[in-house]
Amino acid sequence: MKPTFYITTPIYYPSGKLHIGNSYTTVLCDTINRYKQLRGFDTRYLTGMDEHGQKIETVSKEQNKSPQDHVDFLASETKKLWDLLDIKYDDFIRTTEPRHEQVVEQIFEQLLKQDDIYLGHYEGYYCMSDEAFFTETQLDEGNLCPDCGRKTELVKEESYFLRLTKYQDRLLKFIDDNPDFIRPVTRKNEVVAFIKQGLIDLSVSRTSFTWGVKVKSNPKHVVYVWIDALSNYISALGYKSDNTDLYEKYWNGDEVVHVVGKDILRFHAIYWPIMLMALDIPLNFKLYAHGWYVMKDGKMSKSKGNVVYPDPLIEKYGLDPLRYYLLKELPYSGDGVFTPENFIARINYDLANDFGNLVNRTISMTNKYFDGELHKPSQNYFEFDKILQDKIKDTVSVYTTEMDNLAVSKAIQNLWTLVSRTNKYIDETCPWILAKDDSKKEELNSVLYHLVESLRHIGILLKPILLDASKELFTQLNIPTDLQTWESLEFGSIENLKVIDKPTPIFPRLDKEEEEEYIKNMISGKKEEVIEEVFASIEDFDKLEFVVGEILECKKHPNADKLLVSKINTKDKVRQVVSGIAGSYTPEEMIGKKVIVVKNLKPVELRGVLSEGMILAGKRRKNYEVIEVSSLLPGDKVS
Ligand code: ME8
Repeated sequence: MKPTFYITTPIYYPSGKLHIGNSYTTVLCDTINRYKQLRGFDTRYLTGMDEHGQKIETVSKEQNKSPQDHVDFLASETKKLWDLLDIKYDDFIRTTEPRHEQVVEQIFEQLLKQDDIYLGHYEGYYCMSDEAFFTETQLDEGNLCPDCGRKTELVKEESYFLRLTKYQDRLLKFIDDNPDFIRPVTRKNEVVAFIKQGLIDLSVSRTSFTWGVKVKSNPKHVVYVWIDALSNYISALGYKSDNTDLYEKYWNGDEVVHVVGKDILRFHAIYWPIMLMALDIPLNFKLYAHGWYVMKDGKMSKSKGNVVYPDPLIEKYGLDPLRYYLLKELPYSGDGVFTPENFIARINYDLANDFGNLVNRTISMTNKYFDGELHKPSQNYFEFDKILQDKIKDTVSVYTTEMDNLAVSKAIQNLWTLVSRTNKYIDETCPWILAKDDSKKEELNSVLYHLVESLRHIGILLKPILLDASKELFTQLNIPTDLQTWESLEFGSIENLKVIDKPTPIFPRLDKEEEEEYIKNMISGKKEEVIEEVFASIEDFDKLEFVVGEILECKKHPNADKLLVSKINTKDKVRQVVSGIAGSYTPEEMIGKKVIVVKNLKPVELRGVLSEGMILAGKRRKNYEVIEVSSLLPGDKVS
């Protein structure tokens, strides 16, 4: 049976558009999850939304919306972003779902019955933004929140309390006995120091608002949002439900990892383990708390106008460069600074130059010297061969250790030392000189074989990181699927191969000044970014005329690679339509299709060619799929 692996992100507050910082955890977990799949684990990846609490109640009131409508909209926006980032999660839990609420209700009642939760009075300060309680001594001057610097409110309410004090010593012992429980070690030290100061029982209910899970036995109280939120990690597995199979399999399985940002460490390293101890649930998870992406002028914030969002970066540069940047530039412990200069430098130096050129040179030389065909050499010819082979082996081993340790940035850094080493091997062996001597054919074949084998290893290790580029690399080298697996990571696995005739650059080099400028403008242009649902009225919709059209002719646009020019019969006439779908369809494939055309769009010239309408198509990442109909005829109305 395969070992199991369960990984979770924090569940996000539906507080607006997610930026690169809070998208980071989701990309990181996706990468680790894909790595575990590559290693043959039976994996489960959970993410979701934290939809209760005072802040959400207040914000939705301000927007004249019900809290449920508000969170429904933001949950769908968040899912769209994860699709754009190609996040392969297995479950998306929302704390407003009945499957979750009933678990929170039961957990609370059980703890109450056991006397791990008791009724008392709370007097202290509450930060609505962080949904966290503080004592007066913990606050910054002016009663400001010590975590986010916002104003706190004095709260005096009847409240239930969780007995943290009862479990304090047991938790300290657990942390001591399990040195890997909290990573990195600096975060563990912070937690231990905090506990040693002495815990106080935690207020776990509120009475001053209603948007939350009601305490079943005393419904004027709603459960504190963090008790509610933390329970998602087991409610999503069916804990205390009719079907606990997933819970048994993954929670009680081989590995459970919670990945969180440094600001929510305390909740996961103290409250959550104590909840689990009180519930008598095995404490078998590991916690990794990462640092933050910040800007040169400090934290990303809407008021400063320095927030970087993932969507426009993906739109302009593609997904792989963003994933690469995010995963590599945040150190294992500590924060990382996002700068446009560094973003473009990583694409140009690491991806286009070091990696992309290596692929290009390898394929071009293989074609030039051997018509694209190579075979496994029978021996080593140069001292550099063994050095490169050892480096490949060593890279796989370091990569494995770092990835197992969740240190993805270190794994990538190390992988790039193999990219550089392989480039250096070309300079050491000088294939262009070997090519001049007919008696050195075997040596030359061996050199190119070494390059391909190194790239094949790099491609396999890149699979969880660069999703498109790793596929593209295997396509260009023509590597069969059984040699793209973790099990095939052994030098010399290829017997014979034929690479494609002409390499296409996987990462084109960018114009430094132009692109840095573009990103800077993009960031500063987003000052007032708020997302609100935009509604179209039926009158708006009625303005557009949709009809069925049959494509009679189609050709490439003379001045633009991405455009196709179609002649379409829409019954009233044959109209010419220019569409940006050349990346997904050849002109021949379009001919004969019956598609849906927006007939009354104002005619425009696109790169010098008249376009009288638009073809409807769906888009998934870079791929378009035109919407086709079968039994309808040209001119039929679509509404
Ligand atoms: O805290 N860089 O949700 P949240 C890196 N609902 N990570 C960042 C970041 C940055 N600039 N800014 C935010 C919550 N994050 C709770 C979690 S879990 C049971 C409940 C990270 O939407 C932050 O550290 O405020 C946190 O891990 C995550 O985004 C979600 O933050």
